[in-house]
Amino acid sequence: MFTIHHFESVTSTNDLLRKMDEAKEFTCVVADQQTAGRGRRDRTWHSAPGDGLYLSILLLPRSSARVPLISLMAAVSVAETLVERGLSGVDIKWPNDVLANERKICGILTEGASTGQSSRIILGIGVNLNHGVFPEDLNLTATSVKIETGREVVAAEFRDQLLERIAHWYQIWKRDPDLVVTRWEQLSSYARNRHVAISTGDALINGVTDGLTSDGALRVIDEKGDDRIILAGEVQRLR
Ligand code: BT5
Repeated sequence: MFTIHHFESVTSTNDLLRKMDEAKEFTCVVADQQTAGRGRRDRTWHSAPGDGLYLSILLLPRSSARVPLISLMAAVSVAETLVERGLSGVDIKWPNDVLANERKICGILTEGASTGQSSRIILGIGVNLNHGVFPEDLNLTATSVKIETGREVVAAEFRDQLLERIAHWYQIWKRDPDLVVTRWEQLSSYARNRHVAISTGDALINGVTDGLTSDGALRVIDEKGDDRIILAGEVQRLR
């Protein structure tokens, strides 16, 4: 199903895939190293050579309905792969940071455009596999499969296991997207009854989480008891 293009070093797998004009759906760019790996809002994704999985997949869904759920279905796929690998304490922080024992092990950057009915989505996923140490600024917040399990991971094996999960969940997303929402809510301790502070850029909302909307937005009951729907923002747990 996937056509894999493997590179030793790239700037960013998302950027390289975006330039591949003729690429077909399920084209997958993988690199051993990124020199300019990106997070959201131009943040940096630490992409140490050989230690992580850095990959981007082209998805061309025929409908643009419920496209925001694609990032969430990717987080579900990564979380399930990590659980299959024997990690404990796997969690998803809304919208799509995958955590192990409260430290970030995977980040997801979905980019693309919807034109009329169809969409061109670049799904970028970075997973920390064999990192032993992180740069100082990430030391307390990041982890890797090796740190969590004590075992080295063969990146190509992890990649294939993850791609199998993504293929599975992408089909489910097309057929019955509500199942993605349900599965995300099962895997995430942030889904319900979690006291959080959310910064949305122009506001700071304190409240308690109350599940997801059908499009994957986070429902929060704020301090005044009002229902809020968060489309984008940074979530911090309060207790
Ligand atoms: C993300 O952004 O978490 C999305 C990261 C996506 C990376 C993949 S790798 C393949 C593809 N090609 C790319 O260029 N990108 C994608 P965000 O939610 O904005 O989080 C970024 C923040 O996570 C940074 O500001 C750091 O605090 C932290 N961080 C950076 N590198 C990390 C790492 N390797 N492990 C854990 N945390 C990290």
